[in-house]
Amino acid sequence: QYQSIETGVGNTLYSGKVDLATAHSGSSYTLTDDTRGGHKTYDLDHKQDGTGTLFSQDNDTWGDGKTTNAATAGADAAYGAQATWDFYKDTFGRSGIKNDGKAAYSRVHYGNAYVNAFWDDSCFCMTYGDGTNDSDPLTSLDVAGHEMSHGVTSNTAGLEYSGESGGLNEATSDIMGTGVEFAANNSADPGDYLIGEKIDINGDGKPLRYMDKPSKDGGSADYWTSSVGGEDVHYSSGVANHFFYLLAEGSGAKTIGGVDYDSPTKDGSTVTGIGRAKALQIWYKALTSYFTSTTDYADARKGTLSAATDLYGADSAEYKAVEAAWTGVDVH
Ligand code: ASN
Ligand code: ZN
Ligand code: CA
Repeated sequence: QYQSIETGVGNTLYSGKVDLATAHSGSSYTLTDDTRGGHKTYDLDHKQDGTGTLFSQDNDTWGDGKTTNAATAGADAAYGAQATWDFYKDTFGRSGIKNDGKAAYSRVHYGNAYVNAFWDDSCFCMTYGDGTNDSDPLTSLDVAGHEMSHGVTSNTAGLEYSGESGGLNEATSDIMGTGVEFAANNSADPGDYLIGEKIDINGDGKPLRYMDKPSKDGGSADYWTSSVGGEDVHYSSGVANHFFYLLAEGSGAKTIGGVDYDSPTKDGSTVTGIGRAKALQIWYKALTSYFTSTTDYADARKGTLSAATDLYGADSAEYKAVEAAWTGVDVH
């Protein structure tokens, strides 16, 4: 039966009222996005295996902005997939996680009170838990962008998920997830250099991670040390998140979109930022052209400098800013 592409309404939990690309056939609408590689959003209904049930209903308004409606998390997940697809396409010309024009799929309501979300290469799919008490689903824009970016990393540099390469893998997801959030330009969830500020994962209203000064989370590394590769990848990522913030925005105090940041450097040096757009281009070029499965922090410095040379020239201000930002986090 012929399926038409529609524009539905998503009443999300975190991103307000949004347009969702949907499909219509006969008397039913589904969360199927044929404008972005055929992405589909499924309801696991608290199961932990299987694909789940494709969100399907007789009208094109999804969720009511409350967690009591199962389709609300579906709307957030579908919106996150759209925003992530659009970010990679518009920013880098990348068509999907594998750059082959094909979408992944997403599953929501995984398990019970499951406080995580994860990408899985084997199903080529994205999964979201509902958070503490099933009341804080992990479906915010930056989390969606973070998790799906693990798929991009797997299909490009292939950074191993341990040691320093694991920290670089995690940081790539935070950097690109933040890129997704800024690019979406959603007034209910505007871009920031915080990770997970919407999902209240610690129950104290604070973000999960901070890119300007990663140690604000109580565990992440602000600067490289010889032991950083022995830390959890979500902590060793701090060095690269901090590098990215310094490269994009520069050192010192700054208010961006109403959020106050204050980014230090190890040696007290001043870094002048080159802007987020250029910083993203340098990171993506390094990820896709220079990083490998075993890239460590010293290699990442070299790879991003090669990327800056390719994009802006070896004598450019951008190249010098990459040097200064790595020096600021003690990577030489
Ligand atoms: N949310 C986690 C992450 O992306 C899932 C995991 O442990 N890999 O880092
Ligand atoms: Zn991750
Ligand atoms: Ca954020």
